[in-house]
Amino acid sequence: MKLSEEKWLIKKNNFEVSPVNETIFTLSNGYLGVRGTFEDLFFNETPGTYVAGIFDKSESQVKELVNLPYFWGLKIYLKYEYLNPFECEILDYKRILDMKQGLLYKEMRLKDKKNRITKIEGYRFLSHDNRNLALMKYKIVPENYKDRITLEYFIDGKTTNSTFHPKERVKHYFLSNHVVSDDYLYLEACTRDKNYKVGILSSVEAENYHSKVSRNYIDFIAQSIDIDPVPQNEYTINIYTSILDSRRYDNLHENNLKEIRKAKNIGIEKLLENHKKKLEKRWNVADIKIYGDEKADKALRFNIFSLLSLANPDDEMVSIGAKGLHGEGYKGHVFWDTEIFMLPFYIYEYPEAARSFLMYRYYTLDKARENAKKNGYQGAQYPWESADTGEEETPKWGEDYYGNKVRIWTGDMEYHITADIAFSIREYLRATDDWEFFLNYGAEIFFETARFWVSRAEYNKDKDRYEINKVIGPDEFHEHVKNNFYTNYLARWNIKEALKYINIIKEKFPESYNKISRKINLVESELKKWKEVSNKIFIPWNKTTHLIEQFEGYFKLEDKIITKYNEKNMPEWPENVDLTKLNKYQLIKQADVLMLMHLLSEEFDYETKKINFEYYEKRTMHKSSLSPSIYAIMGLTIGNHSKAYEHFLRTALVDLEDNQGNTALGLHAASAGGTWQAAIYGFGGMNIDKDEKLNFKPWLPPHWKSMEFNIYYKKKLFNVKITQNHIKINDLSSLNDK
Ligand code: IFM
Repeated sequence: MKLSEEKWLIKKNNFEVSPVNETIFTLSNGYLGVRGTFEDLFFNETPGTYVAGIFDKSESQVKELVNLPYFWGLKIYLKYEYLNPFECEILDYKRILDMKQGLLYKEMRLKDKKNRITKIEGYRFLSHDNRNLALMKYKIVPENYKDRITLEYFIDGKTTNSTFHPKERVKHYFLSNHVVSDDYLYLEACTRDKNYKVGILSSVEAENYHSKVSRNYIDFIAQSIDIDPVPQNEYTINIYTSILDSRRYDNLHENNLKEIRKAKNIGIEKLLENHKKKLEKRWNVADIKIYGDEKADKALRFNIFSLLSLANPDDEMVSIGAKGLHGEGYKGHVFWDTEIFMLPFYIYEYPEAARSFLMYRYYTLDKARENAKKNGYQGAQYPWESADTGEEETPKWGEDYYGNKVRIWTGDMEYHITADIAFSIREYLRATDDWEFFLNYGAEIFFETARFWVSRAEYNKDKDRYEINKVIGPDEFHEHVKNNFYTNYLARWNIKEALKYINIIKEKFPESYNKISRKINLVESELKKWKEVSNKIFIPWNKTTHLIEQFEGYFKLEDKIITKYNEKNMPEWPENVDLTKLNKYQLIKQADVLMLMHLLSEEFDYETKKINFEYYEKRTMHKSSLSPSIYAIMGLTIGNHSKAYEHFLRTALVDLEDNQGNTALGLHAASAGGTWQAAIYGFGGMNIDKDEKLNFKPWLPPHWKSMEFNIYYKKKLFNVKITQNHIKINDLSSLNDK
């Protein structure tokens, strides 16, 4: 197998069970995600097989992305003795994620206790050309023996969610069908609440084998292939798997079989070529090249690879969970992470994918309406955590830093997501000019979210102002707060922009306006109230000092400053902080005031950004991976380059170096998006001015020779090359078919 050049490879050379490596080596194509466990499936590994949008609750607290049967099982036996790598001498070992080819490669030479040496080499991938296909190929070479080799391929239907957490472990499916034949194995899982079915069909291709046996062990099906080998000969096994689910497809068994027959006719090598071509097309647009900093260059590429792996523009029913399709952290739920952190990447690098993620919010708009109504408001209130239907899925209970049971308030109070979604629709429209989307879908969301804020704001008669109280802003250390700057500012923005778009649509697209206003019953008299609320929403900002109070009363809290950093350069808790009472301190979890200054950068002057950066940076614990990227961007904006670079590495390496300590639970997908933003908005200095012109004001670290990237803007593709003294922008549209 020819691997790509070094800059495309993530390598691990130590043979070990590592849940962090399982996440890093996860393969995904937007429909499927399979964690990077070994084919043997060792007992202490955490397998994960997920299909986007397949959730189930059963006895868990909230719905979870279902951990489905594991279908990449392969064990090797020599004379019917399991060739257990942990009992062998490892002569050679490497596992490599080849990001350019989108595959996971493995090479191993094992010497067992009887001195038999076996070489195993091959790869697996989830096709980006046909998202229902998973392919695996291994070559086995018996170097010095002719004992019978048995290759046992299996699909394991015993998997559960939270495998190693005895209080949270849940089996979310039962097996509704098995078919076991010489030709193929078929296992069908059926979720317990909604009866979503997922059919998995695999067919094994092998040459020069002696015999083949397929077995049904009820919760585990397998095919064993005996080979009587000639030493030094190479024995190849190809495994074709097709996965279909009943949310999207009918006749799972028959259709899977058709897929596999087609795939086997095409052959694994050609399927790999087709997959690579599709991925290459995306890389040709989305790759960012940093010359002069190999570490940053590769880390950035890993983040882009992860984002490309999570997109599926053909599927409008799903969005990206906070941990991607890479693990069970946050139960596979969708947060503001998608719209505020990841979406910019898709808008500028893969606009079709951006549109489909926004369509998920349209698809769940009715549930957001119900949610608002249930809570006593109007319009649409998006849930803080969302799964398959768009209902609120935030768990009510969790654990604090000491493992004590605590009430989780985010689902009740982290309202800002509703404005975040409106914000992302404006970002998408401005960059793509996709008025078809806006007029048919986006505007409806925009107006319904504005309507929500108008009903959510409370009138304070004494102060003649509207307030938004009992909220949690982006910083989740502080709950039940009054007038969070971020929330109030973005709520006002949401209403004002909605009013602006109402005028634009009325004037330019009167038919669409009539259609939307009739559909959502929007009348002129209502708009008066919108204007009043947006003019009188209280924004806690005393412009004379520049320093913005995160929420009313924040400056009165006990002040603690961060002075120490751990070996991964992450902040350490200042002394004498009671981690059960974080509400008491000015320490914050993640960017909040600074977050808003990043989103609406043009509304804040340099002085204000600088003063707030310097104040909040010393008080931000970065306990959320969503934080460092924002400090990288804002650091560059105010000219604090060294801090900015430090924050950039924190976000870019969050998973590769596991600097939050929880990569085992899945990818930090928002941080991946934030890394892209730090590169493009930060070092590239990209911004859009009020005339909607694209501008670049780059700054590169002194050791960076140059940086190069492409950007879609208003349906054109531009190439941007930045060196220490120059910037060159080329219009590539004629070279591209989009
Ligand atoms: O959305 C984030 C939030 O901002 C911080 N806690 C984790 C969530 C999921 O990533």
